[in-house]
Amino acid sequence: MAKRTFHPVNSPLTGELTVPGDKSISHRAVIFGSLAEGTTEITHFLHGEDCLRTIDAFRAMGVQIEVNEEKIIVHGKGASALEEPSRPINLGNSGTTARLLLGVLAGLPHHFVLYGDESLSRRPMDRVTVPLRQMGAEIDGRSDGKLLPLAIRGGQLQPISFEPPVKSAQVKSCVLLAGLLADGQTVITEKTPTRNHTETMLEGFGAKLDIQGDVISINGKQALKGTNVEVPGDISSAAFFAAAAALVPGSSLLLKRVGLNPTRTGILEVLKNMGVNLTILNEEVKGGEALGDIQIDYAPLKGTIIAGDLVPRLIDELPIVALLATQAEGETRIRDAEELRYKETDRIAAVTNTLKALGATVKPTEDGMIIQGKTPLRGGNTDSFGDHRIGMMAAIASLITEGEVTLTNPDCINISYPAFFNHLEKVTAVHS
Ligand code: SPQ
Repeated sequence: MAKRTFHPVNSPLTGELTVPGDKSISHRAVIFGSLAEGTTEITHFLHGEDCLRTIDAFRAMGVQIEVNEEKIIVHGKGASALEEPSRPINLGNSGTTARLLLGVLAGLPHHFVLYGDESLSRRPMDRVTVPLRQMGAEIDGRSDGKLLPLAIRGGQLQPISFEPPVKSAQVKSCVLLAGLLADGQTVITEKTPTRNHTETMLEGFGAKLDIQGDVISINGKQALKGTNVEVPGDISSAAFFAAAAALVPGSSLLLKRVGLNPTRTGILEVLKNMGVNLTILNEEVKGGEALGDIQIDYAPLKGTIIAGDLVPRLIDELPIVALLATQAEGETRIRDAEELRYKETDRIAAVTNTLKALGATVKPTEDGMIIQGKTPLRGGNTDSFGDHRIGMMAAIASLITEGEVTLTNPDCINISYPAFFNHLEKVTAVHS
């Protein structure tokens, strides 16, 4: 297994970075572009492994998709033109591809077989197969359709009224996509708001949604029209460098054109609560998505509490927040984050094991963790557990450890941030 060694830095991080395109928005742009009639051009697309899986899935269904470094061009012919693939679809590591795609396939009169890597094959799929079966899709698979591989035969769907049993944008999006292809009106009641890129983009592609408080209604059989999408920088990727600046005394970093959709900006609130100096500049809205530059300046950190509705607004940033908490004065508590256990790895276990190996005082709980700061970190051996966010957290931790940090399986960062190690080198002159 590949390994990579990192050395602590002895000077502040400075400069500016443009982080790669948002993963959630990149997936959705390909999905909606493929369902739409006409051409969709996507700029600042994330060329990460997960989003390439989504492209591969729609190519397997006959969609012509041109992939260039600076632009993706999707030649959509409408949902009814999607063909039955001649091969099983490999979803790799991507939970978003799996769950959103199932929503689309449920509404198509074909047979599909889906499989993923070891990690994805452990992640729960019943959260989407249960409502899709209720709508009329035939789904068969391991553990009665709870786990990949799955076979699905879609077709005529009935609309449903649905309240997701878990706080998940993927579940909401899956049912919205199936609802778009169903006959009649599908209604989703979402008690805890989650990222709303699907709703925003549906409107951008010309669909009508009715959103009243926590109730979202969509009429089926609406035609989508191809459009252009400029993907903002991924706030979940930016969070690693925001944290790096917050950890290394004297640092000052400018993170450019980062997505600032309020359903994703929980991390900025937490950074401010912890004492970080943070300023938003050049804010604008493009295609319904807010974006702007984030200026981060080092300041001493203090502990905080993260719970309730805030959690889905920063769920993917919790590993890096846990690292910050080890350097904050006092206690940090993370609660209501049981969903962390169902990610690429059990992130409650992976974060606590990694930080403990580096000398931190962290206690896992059922639905989160309790971190005592401020604790000096030492070097050591860490493992990404095949999870890009755990790998990047360990690499950022190495900036402030007393010795070097070795990371096993570092390449999984390619899932969401292929340029991560280059960017790390760019902002840390002496880092290797
Ligand atoms: O796609 P995947 O593997 O599920 O990716 C993750 C990540 O860390 O990148 C989660 F592991 O992001 C999810 C996120 O946690 C992406 C996502 C989306 O695009 O809709 C929503 C969140 O998942 P969920 O289960 O809360 O809906």
